[in-house]
Amino acid sequence: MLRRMFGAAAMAAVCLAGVLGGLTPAFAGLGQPTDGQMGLQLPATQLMEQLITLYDVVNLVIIAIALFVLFLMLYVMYRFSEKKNPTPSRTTHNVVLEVAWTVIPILILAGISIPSFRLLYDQYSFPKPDITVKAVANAWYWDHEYLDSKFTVSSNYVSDEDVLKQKMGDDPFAEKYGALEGIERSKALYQDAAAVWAERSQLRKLTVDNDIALPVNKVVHLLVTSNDVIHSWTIPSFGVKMQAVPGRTAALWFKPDKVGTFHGQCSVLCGKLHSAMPITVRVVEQAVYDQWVAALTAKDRKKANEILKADAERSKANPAVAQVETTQSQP
Ligand SMILES: [Cu+2]
Repeated sequence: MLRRMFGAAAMAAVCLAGVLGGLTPAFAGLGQPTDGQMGLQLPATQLMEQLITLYDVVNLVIIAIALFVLFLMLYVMYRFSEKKNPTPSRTTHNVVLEVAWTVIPILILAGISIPSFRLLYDQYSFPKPDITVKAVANAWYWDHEYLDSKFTVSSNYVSDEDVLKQKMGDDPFAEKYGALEGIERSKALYQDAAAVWAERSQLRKLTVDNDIALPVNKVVHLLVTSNDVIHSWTIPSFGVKMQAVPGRTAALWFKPDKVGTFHGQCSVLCGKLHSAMPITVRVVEQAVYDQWVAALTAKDRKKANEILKADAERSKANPAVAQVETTQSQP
């Protein structure tokens, strides 16, 4: 009986492993969310790969336990119903069973804790940094101070209004939307901006005016702090998330191993424009990064943005990276 129950749970777990293993890559995006996404975003660092493995393993354990308990309950309802079992037994204790239902969960938790602590250890084992960046949160934008090169990149949210104004010009914009107010105005802007976002191949709500760049395959130390309230810096595909607390500096590290555009956003509710604090990291080849740094060191922000834009166009033409870029137009 017991063996049969374990058999059923194991079978279900194997089937689900197949389903999850097959579906995750199809639905998840690299560096960005996608429509109908299941699971986590695709990994661009070793840490995120470990994180996804742990997530899948723990999910399978949860599903197996849930199915096992469900099966037991259904079995008890059927086997010990009044009809099937008119004279109930008077047994109140069973030593073997009681020890088993104490020890088995302990073993399961201890088993899960091993990969979990290993990952935690890796997240806090900082390798020697190639680049150190300090992310400073402000209501409602991010400053990224490049400590080695001594410049700061401020990333501001780009709204529906911004893209429409850029497309139409300020006066025609005021003429068309000036009379609208509140939800009416937001609705009109949202509807009309959809085409502009698609045209720009940018993600609504996840686009900033100045992306930050990082070189591929280099260890980045990111210091995180805040100027006002608590915010949180995260890039899901890097597998990192850190609270930005005023008066404190926290640190995290990652080593991106894929080039591309990686989106994240402030991930702790910080106030009314919490949703207007996206983060965009462009992971580029070292040569492109050097040019970008040179432009910013010379205080030429326009040129720096052009370098990143040209690099994005180039990767569109390159099939190896095109996969990352072509999904950009999705909202
Ligand atoms: Cu915030």
